[in-house]
Amino acid sequence: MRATHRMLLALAGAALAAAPAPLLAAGKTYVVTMKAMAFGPVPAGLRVGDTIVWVNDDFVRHTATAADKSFDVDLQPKARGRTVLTKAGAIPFICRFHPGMKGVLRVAK
Ligand SMILES: [Cu+2]
Repeated sequence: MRATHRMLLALAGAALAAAPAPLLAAGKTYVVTMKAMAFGPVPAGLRVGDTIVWVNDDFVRHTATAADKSFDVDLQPKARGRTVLTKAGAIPFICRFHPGMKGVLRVAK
């Protein structure tokens, strides 16, 4: 093995060891339902690595679109989609078709 390869492997190992636990642990999964032209309650206690399952329980198409473009889930009626939370902070989101539909994901590290 060449020295450069050994160094890369060492760096990769260090990066894995330094990764914060939430990235390695399996996150929790939460459901947010779209119904009657509104997003249902946004779960509290979200953390990086958690998953949001968006469920469109309405009769029209909706999206869950982050203001910062970090996710954009486009759902036909009765469809569902998922977003894995990859960064901490407050992430406002809307439905692109119905801007009155909105919420904020508050994600801790
Ligand atoms: Cu909508």
